[in-house]
Amino acid sequence: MTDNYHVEGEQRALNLGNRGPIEFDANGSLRTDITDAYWRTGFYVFEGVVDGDELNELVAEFDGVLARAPTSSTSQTDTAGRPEIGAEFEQPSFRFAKPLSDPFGGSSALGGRYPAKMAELAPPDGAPDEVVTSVFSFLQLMDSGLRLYGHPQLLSVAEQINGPDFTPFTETIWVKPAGLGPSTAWHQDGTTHWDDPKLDDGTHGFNFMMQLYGTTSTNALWVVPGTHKLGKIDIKARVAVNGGSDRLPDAVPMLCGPGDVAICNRQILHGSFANTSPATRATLVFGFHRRASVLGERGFGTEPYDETLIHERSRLIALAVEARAQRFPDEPRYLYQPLAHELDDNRWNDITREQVLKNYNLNDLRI
Ligand SMILES: O=C(O)CCC(=O)C(=O)O
Repeated sequence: MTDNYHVEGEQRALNLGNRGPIEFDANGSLRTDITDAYWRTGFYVFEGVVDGDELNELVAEFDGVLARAPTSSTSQTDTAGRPEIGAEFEQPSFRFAKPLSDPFGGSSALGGRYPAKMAELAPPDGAPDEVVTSVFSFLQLMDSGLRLYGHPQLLSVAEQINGPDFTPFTETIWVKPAGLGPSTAWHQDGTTHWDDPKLDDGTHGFNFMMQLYGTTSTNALWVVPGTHKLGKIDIKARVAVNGGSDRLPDAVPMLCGPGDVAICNRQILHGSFANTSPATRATLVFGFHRRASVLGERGFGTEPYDETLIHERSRLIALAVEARAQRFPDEPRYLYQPLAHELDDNRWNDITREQVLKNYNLNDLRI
C-alpha cells in the first residue's frame, strides 16, 4: 500500500534530475550532464532503452524460464515434472525465499554485507512456502538476455564509466512476485576495496538494472542518493538513529518503465522492501567493473583474478555483441577493444554456445 513515505520518496526521486534517454555528444561521449548526474547521485535511469520485439522476447523467455524453474529449493523438476531448466549447468540457476521474508538481513550472507534486518510480514493465506527470488547467470538461460548484454549503447556507457578495458562482473534477475516478493536488506555491494586508500566513487563499478515490467514505489529498489561517496557505511547505526525503522529517511525508489535500464553504483546504499503490491518486479542486473579494480583481487575465496581469467570471462561481451548482430543486423555494433583482435574466436554459434557460454559463470569476477 502506498503511504506518505512512498509519495514523498517518489517526489524526491523525480526531483533528482537523473533520468532520460541515453544520449551521446558529437564525439560519441555520454553527455556530461548525464555523467555528472550519475556521479552526483550514484544512479541514473535511462528511459526507453529496450522496446518492441526485443522487450517482448525478453518477457517471453523470462516467462519460459520461470515455467521451467524447479518447484522448490529442494526439487529438481518443474511443475510439469520436467527437469529444471539449466540442469546441465554446474551452478544452480535459482534462489528461493519465503514470501515477504528478509532472507539476508542480519545474516553472514555475502560477507555479512546485510547487517540490519528488514521488517518481515506474514505471507497471505494460500501463499506457497517459497518463491523464486533470483535467477542466476541468465546469459546462459535466455538468448534474449545474451543479446541485451551486447547492447551497443549500454556497452558504450560501460566504456565511458569504467574505461575501454572494462570487465564483466556477474548477472542475476531479481524477481519480486506480486504480493509475495521477499525484501532485500539495505546494503552496499562491494566486498573488496573499502579499506583501500585509493578508494573513489567508482572503485566497485556499477550494475545495469533493466526492468521487464517497470517499477512503482511499492515494488522498486530504493537507494540513498549520494551514499556511493561515503565509503563503508554503518548501516545498523543508520537504522538505529531512524528509531529502528528500515524506512530510511533520504531514500528514493528507482522508478522505471518497462524497458528502462538504470545504472546503479555498486557502492550506493540500496535495498528493497517486501513486495506487497499487486505488480511483479523483474530486474535484469548485469554489472561491469574497471579492470584495475579486478586484476589481482580475490573474489569470495577465489584465487586472485589474473589476465587469463579476465580474458576468458570478457569473451562473453564479444559473444553477446555477435549474438545481437545476428538478431539485429542493421544496428551499429559495439567493438570491445580488449578483444578487438579476436572477433573470429567469438562468433556466435553452436560451438561457442557450448565452449564459451556454458558455465561461463564459473569465471564471474566478484569484487
Ligand atoms: O533488486 C533488488 O531488490 C536488489 C538488487 C540488489 O541488491 C543488487 O543488484 O545488488
